[in-house]
Amino acid sequence: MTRTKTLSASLPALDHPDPQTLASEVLMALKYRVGKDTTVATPYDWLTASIKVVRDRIIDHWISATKETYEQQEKRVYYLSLEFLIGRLMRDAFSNLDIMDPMREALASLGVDLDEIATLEPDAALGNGGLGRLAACFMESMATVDVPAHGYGIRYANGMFRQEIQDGWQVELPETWLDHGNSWEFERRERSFEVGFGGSVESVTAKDGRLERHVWKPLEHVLAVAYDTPVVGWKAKRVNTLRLWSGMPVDPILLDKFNAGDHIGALAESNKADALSRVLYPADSHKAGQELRLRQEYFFSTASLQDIVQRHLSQYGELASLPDKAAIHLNDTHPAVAVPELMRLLMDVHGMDFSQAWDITKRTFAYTNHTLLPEALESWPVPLFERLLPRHMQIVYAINAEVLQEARSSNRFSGDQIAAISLIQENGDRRVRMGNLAFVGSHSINGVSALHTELMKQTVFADLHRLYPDRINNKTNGITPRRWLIQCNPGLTALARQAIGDRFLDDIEAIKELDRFAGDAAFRDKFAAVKRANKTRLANLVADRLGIRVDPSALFDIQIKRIHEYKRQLLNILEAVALYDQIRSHPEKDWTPRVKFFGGKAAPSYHNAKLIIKLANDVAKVVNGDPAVRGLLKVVFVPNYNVSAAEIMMPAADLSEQISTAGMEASGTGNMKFALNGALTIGTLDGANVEMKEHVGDDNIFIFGLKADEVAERRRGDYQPRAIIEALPELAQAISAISSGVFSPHDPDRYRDLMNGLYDSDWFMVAADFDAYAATQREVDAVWNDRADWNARAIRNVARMGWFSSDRTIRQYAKEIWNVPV
Ligand code: GL9
Repeated sequence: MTRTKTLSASLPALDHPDPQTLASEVLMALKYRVGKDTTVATPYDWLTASIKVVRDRIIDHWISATKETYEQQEKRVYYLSLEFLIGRLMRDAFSNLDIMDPMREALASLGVDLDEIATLEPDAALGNGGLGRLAACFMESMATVDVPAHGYGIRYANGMFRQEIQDGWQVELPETWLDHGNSWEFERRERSFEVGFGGSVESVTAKDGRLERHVWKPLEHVLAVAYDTPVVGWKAKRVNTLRLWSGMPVDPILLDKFNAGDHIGALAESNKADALSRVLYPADSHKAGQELRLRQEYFFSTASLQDIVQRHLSQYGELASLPDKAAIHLNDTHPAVAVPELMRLLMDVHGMDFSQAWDITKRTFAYTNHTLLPEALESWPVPLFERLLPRHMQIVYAINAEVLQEARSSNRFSGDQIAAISLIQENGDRRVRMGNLAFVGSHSINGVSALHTELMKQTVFADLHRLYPDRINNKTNGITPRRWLIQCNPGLTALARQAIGDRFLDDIEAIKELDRFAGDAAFRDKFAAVKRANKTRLANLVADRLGIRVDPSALFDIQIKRIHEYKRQLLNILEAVALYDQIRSHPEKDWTPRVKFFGGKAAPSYHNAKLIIKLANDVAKVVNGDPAVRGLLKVVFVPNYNVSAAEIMMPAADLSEQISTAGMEASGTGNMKFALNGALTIGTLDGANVEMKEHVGDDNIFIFGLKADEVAERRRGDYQPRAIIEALPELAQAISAISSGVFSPHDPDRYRDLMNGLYDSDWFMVAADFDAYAATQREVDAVWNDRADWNARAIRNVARMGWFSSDRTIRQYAKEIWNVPV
C-alpha cells in the first residue's frame, strides 16, 4: 500500500538571502575556494565562485534529505541510465532556490554579469538525445515531488561530440566538458567498487556436501569510483544524488614492468580502466554493438548494484526486504545486465537459492522501453557475452530455462512463439536479447506514450505480453517546467504570473487558467511581444554566429532533434525545396515569410543522416542567396544543437515540426517543450503527439499524414512510392532538382542515391505523406496571417500543456511502479 507523504518537518526552510549576503559569499568563495582576489579573477573564476555559493546552500538541504530518508526508513528509487543529458546547472539551481534576482544583483555589485558567466558553464552532455534528457528531467522532478532517489550512470570524460559544420558537412570534435574542472561534483574515492571481466567460474561444494556455490574468478579487475552531484528540485524541497562512476585502475602503474623498462605495459591497466568512462557512444537508435559498450554497461550496472546492496545491508542487515526498500529502474536495456548481476550477488555472494533470488530480482526491477526500432534493440553475441561475463551467461541460461518452462507448461505457445520469448536468439548467430532479459527480470515494463505502449504489446513484446499480461503499462513522458518554461522563458513566465498569479510555479497544471486569456486582445499582444523578443534573441544569435540575417517577424518554423530518417527532416527539406520553386515560379503571390530552422546531430556512422545535414546546408546556401526569393524563405542549419541551444530555440518557435513516420517515434519530448512555450505543432499522429492533440484540442494543432496502422498496412501491401511521386508534380520537381545537382553543382551526383531511395523503397513514407504535409503547411500560412487567431491558439497550447510535466509522469511512476509515496 502506498502511504501518503507527510510534510517533512526536519527539512530546512528556503531562506531568502539579500544581494549583500550573496555578494559577500561570492567574495569568500572566490578567495578561499578559488584562491583568487577580485583584481585577478577571470570570468571562469567568478563562475566557479558563484557555483560554490549556490552549491553550499544546496548541501544543507542535501544532507538533511539524506538523513531523513535513512531515519524514516523510506523506500529509495534507483534510476540506472547510461545517459543523463543534463546541460548547464547554475541557472537551474538559482531558479530552484529562488535566488536568481538577488544573485544577479550581487554579481552586478561586483561588476560581474550573471548572463555572461552563465554561458561559460559547459553543458554536461552525457547523453545522445531524448532518452538522456528524459533522465535529467526525471531527476529534477523526483527531487521536486520529494521522491528519495539516486541516479546512477557513467561520468564520461568526453560526452556528446561537438558538431561543427564545415562546408555543410558535420564534423565531430571531442567535447572536453571537464577542462576547467567540475564545480558541482564531489569525488568519493572511498566509495569505489571492484569490477571484474572475463576469467572462469568455479563450483564450490559446501561442507555438508549439498549446497553448490558458484564463484566467478575474473581475469581483469578495475575500480569504479563514485562522483556525486546534488540534484535540487523546485524550492529545494528535496535534494537527491546523481552518482556517476569513473573507471580507475586497481594498480595505476605496474612498477615491476616499469622498472623492467616496459613503460607502455606498465600503464596498460590504467588505460583499460580509463577507456570505460572515456566516451559516450554517440550512436543513438542506431547500431553500436562494440565490446567496449557491453563493458560500459556491466561496469556501471555492477558498481551501482554493489552500492545499493551495501547501503541496504548496512541499514537493514539482510536482503530479503530489498524490494520493499529499493526500486531499481532500468532506463532502456542499457543496464539490463543488472538483472543477472543482482542474481549473482544474491546467490553467489549472499548465499540465496535461485528461486528466492529470482523473486527478489523481479520485485525490485522495472524497465522502460524507449524505442521499437529493430536496429536499436540491443543484443550481444553469445560468445562475446560468455567471454566477458561467464557467470552471467550461466545465469541468463538458468533464467531462460525457468521462463521457457513457464511458457511451455501453459500450453498456449507455438514453437515460434516460444522462440520469440527466449532470451537467446537462435536464428543466425546466437545472441543474448537484452530487451527480453529486462522484460522477464522486471515486474513492470512501461512504454513512453499511449500509442507506443500499445505497439509494444502488438509487436516486439507480443508473446512476452501474452505470457505476462499484467506487466506492460504506459507512462507518457513529460518535461520539467522549471527548465523548460520558468528558466528558459522568463518573459512568458513573468507574463503568466501577472495574469494568473504564482500558483502554476508550484503546480504547473494550474497554468490552465491562462486559457481564458486567449480571447483577451490586450493579453494576446503582450504574449506576442514576449515571443517577438525571444525570436529577436535567436535572430541575433544566428546573425552573429552564422552571418545569416533573418527577420523576427517571419514565421519561425523549427525542427530540432537528432537527425534520423524516421524523424523525416528530409520531408521538411523537400517541402522547403518545393516552396522555393513555387515562390520563384509565382512571385506575384503573397507568400508568407518563413524561416525554416534545423538543428541536430547525426550518429557519426550514419551515412544518410550525415547526408541530410549536408543537404539542409546546400539548400540553405542556394535559397538564402537567391534574390528572387526576396527573403520570403530562409533556411538555417544551427550547428551543435544541445540543451543550451534548445533553451534559446524552444521559446523562439512559432511552429514546431514533429513529423516522424507514424509508429516510429516512441514519444518525443521536444514536441512538449515547444508547445509549452507557445509554438503550434505540425505533426503526425505519432508518439505523444496523439495525446498532445487530445489536450490542446484539434483546432490548436496541425495534424496530417498516415496513421500508425496505415503505415503498417502499406508496408505489408505493395507500397509504390514511384507512382505517388510521379502523380505529384511539386514533389517530383523537388526530388529531381536535388537529384540532378541543383543544390550541389560541383558534385551533382551527391544526392542521387538518397533520392533514388525515395522512388524505390521509401521505408519512411516520405512520398506517401508529402502532399498532406505540404497542404497542411499552407493551412499554417493561412492561420498565421490571422495573427490574433494564431496567438489565441498559441496561448491555448501553453495553457493546456501542464499535464505533460515530468512531475505528473514521476508521480505515476511512484504510485504505479515504484510503490513510493508522493
Ligand atoms: C527515445 C525515443 O526515440 C523518443 O521518442 C523518446 O521521447 C525518448 C524518451 O523516452 O526516447 N528512444 C531513444 O532511443 N532515443 C530517444 O530519444 N534516442 C536518443 O535518446 C538519441
